[in-house]
Amino acid sequence: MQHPLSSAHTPVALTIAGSDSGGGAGIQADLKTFQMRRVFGCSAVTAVTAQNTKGVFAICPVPPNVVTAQLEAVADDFAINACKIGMLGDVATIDAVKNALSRLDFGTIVLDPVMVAKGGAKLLQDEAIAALMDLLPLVDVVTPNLVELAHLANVPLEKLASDDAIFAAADALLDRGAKAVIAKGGHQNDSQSALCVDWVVTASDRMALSCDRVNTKHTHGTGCSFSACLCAELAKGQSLQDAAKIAKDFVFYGIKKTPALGAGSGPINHWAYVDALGEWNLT
Ligand code: PXL
Repeated sequence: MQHPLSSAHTPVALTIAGSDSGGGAGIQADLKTFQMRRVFGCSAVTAVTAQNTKGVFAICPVPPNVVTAQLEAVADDFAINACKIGMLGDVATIDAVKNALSRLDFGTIVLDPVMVAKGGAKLLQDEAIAALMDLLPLVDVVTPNLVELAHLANVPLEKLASDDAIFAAADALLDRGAKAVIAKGGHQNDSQSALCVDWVVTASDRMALSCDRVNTKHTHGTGCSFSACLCAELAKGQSLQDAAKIAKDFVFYGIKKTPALGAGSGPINHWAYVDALGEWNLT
């Protein structure tokens, strides 16, 4: 008998992102997430970071021609259903990715506009924000947290204090060519709110998704894992709204069941969602 989860068609997802030696964020989080969602994962590494739960100690960009070579290699050999873009770092890398996206088929494109690591280390040069905005016409979904949304839409963070203000900032990204925006409110660790709200915005639809806030410092890799899970679900053909719900639950259980590794902000648990749902139980 065929296992209910087996399929003649194996969805393929690509992550274009930085390597996190600590294994909680970046390429490592993305590939773990793809695997847990039963999607075959390929990768193009944009930068190598030396880090653990305590901080980022070194960043080495991969030369743009090597980023391009990785993208050409995977596009030449795989039918890629969806792709997520994480840490890009600088304008030269953004330009290499933009060029590849315009001539190669990577399926549905998710852009996580990574700017800083949890501990505050800069993962994107300030002058690269404008170049990131120029990527939007090539992108299906962009997934900023509220700090990133404020930078991209060029509004003060403190103005993003109501649903209407957040929808207006998201609309500014739609105007620049993105087809959908998922604004993530959960990073506000100082928030007194008992809920974490995300806003899913397209030209024709606005939806707020909320879940209980989990109070923990172990949230390393939440943004990467969210966009990777979204990408995996889109690779399988889920709707944007259903993919967003699954990605939110994936991160919620990941934070709730954190393995609490390391002395700093530890990684989320990438298998907690599948465990909680019993998705892989064979009986
Ligand atoms: O969370 C964003 C992020 C993205 N990419 C890499 C990272 C981090 C955070 O630490 O290390 C490589």
